[in-house]
Amino acid sequence: MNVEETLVLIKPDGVARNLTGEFLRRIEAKGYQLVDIRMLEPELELLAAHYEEHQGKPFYEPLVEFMQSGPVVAVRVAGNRVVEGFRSLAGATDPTTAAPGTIRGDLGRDRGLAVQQNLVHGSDSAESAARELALWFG
Ligand code: DAT
Ligand code: MG
Repeated sequence: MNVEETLVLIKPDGVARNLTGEFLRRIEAKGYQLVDIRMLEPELELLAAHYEEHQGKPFYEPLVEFMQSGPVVAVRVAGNRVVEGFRSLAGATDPTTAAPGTIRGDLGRDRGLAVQQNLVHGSDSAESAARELALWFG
């Protein structure tokens, strides 16, 4: 068994650029299962809970503002080692140095803003995934 789940978010930049299908395609092509999906405009409270670990950092306010700039697509994704596997598909946080072949490396770039707009979010551990899936899917 050992089937894990992770939370993927397609951030407002990814939705606005009509890349939702491209990201879902990459997840499915890798062999992971899409379990649930919803599009929403997240409330401040949800984002504050989701990004709790970043409160107080210089990019926190710009991050929350960016995440409220348009619709977000939340996806529950399942598969063996999917937490680590989706982080690998997404690439490094900084889209300038994210490896080509990754979502952020292929499709993201720095826009000179206070927060990196890097198209997608993926939970960083099984514990984070459980916490974040409860926040976004209840
Ligand atoms: P990740 O999304 O790769 O898990 P994170 O959890 O450290 O990265 O940060 C959350 C988001 O905040 C990230 O996707 C982009 C933004 N961010 C992180 N570090 C940043 C920095 N030093 N400058 C600007 N934006 C940053
Ligand atoms: Mg993170």
